[in-house]
Amino acid sequence: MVGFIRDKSSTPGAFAPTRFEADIEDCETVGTVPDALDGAFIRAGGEWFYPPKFPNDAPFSMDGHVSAFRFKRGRVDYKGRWVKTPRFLANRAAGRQLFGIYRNRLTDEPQVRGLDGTVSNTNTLAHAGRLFTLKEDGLPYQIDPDTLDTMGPWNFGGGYEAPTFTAHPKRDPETGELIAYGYEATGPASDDLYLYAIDRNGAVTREQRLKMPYVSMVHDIAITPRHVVIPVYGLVTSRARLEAGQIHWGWDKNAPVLVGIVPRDGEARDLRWFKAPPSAVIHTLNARDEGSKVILELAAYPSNPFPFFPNIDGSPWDPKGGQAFIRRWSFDLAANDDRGQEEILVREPVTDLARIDERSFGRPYRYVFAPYHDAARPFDADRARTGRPRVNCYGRFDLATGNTSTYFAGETHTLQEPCFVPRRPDAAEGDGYLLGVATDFAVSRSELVILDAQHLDEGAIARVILPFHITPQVHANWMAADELPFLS
Ligand code: V55
Ligand code: FE
Repeated sequence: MVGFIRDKSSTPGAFAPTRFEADIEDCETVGTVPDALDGAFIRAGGEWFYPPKFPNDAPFSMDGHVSAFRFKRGRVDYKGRWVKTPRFLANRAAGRQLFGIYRNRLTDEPQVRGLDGTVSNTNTLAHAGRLFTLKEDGLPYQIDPDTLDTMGPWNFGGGYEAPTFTAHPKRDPETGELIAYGYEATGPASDDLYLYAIDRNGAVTREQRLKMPYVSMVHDIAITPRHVVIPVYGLVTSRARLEAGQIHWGWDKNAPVLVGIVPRDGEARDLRWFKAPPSAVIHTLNARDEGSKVILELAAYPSNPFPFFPNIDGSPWDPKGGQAFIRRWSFDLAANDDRGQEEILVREPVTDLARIDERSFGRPYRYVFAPYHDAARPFDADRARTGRPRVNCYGRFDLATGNTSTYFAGETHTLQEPCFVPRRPDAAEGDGYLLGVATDFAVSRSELVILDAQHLDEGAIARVILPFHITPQVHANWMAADELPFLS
């Protein structure tokens, strides 16, 4: 068999794939880990176990890896496992990458074209006592919360009929209902989106089969108590694109940004489309009903944020596309006008890996927790062993006052997406902890930082320190002990 070695220059130090699975009992900690934190911070992300077949492939196809920081009585255990999808197992059996470019199954080797090709690397979800990893091109993969073993795909007992499931379902904090959907629901490059309501016991209670205005990446939605809000934007695909062997998405700067609004208890024919300013949406923050209006808030990018999804007009990628601004879009269901109104809420560029206190989903709220890059902070390129400064701050943006409070991770550090954890179930909005992973390039080690969400500028309350750099993360969530049947 032919072996392989990676080009070390492309993945130095803290960016090199680790390739291992890990268990660390009772991690080293600095400071006092709050006893009140009983549950787990569970991350999804990945790395290339084997290198991609195509050098221009998107990192979004990296092999899924799920990891958990399990908190109990002030101690923290770490565990990391590959998501053992059919794709991962087939590659490992072959000893190389069999799958082609991002979400173009026509570029796979013929022997794997019939296999489930998801890498399940994007988000984690706890619902109805089950833990899942998610990726929008496949079904949820159920994961054992104690061992992180992969149990297999789950279609909610058959009630969920789409072959795909978003990485960003939304839970209604009042009813516990989960709003989920799959796009490209009748096959690659199809314009069908199936929208579902799943009750707190995991049963599918409603389905709406919706038509999209064109085929785009429907990565995220937002909910209000009455509506589902569905943005579509210029990351586009087509059968022709896939047949030409191209990567799934290309950026079409002329594609209109359209926001679909459908009543949660209505019919597919009640879906209405509104126009929004030119932008790339990717993630939402929140939405709410205000009289006849639906308000959507989000950190949207000015244009294509992803250098690995090429502009379809052949123009080079513009780095300005990667700077998001927190905005408010208002759509009036009663007005005879399909144009949304935009207000920029924060002029400081952030990333869209931004979080809110999710007990406020669908309701008025005040705080946004967003990672961002502050170029004014010190950056030690020599010790960091990378010339490229990265996201180095978490900001708490107060939408009521315009004030920002900031945690700076350090001059050789980079931050991944955080998650807000309420101090107590009945604590006020934003009263609690912000948890997120920092990697120190200088020593190639990662740590989970625990911050007081109301006092980010006071620095970490505690840090859980790993003896290695952790796998890259996409999204992570806090799962309280009463949400999952943890054995220990
Ligand atoms: C995103 C991430 C994905 C993906 C599609 O950030 C969209 C957006 C990690 O994979 O497949
Ligand atoms: Fe996402």
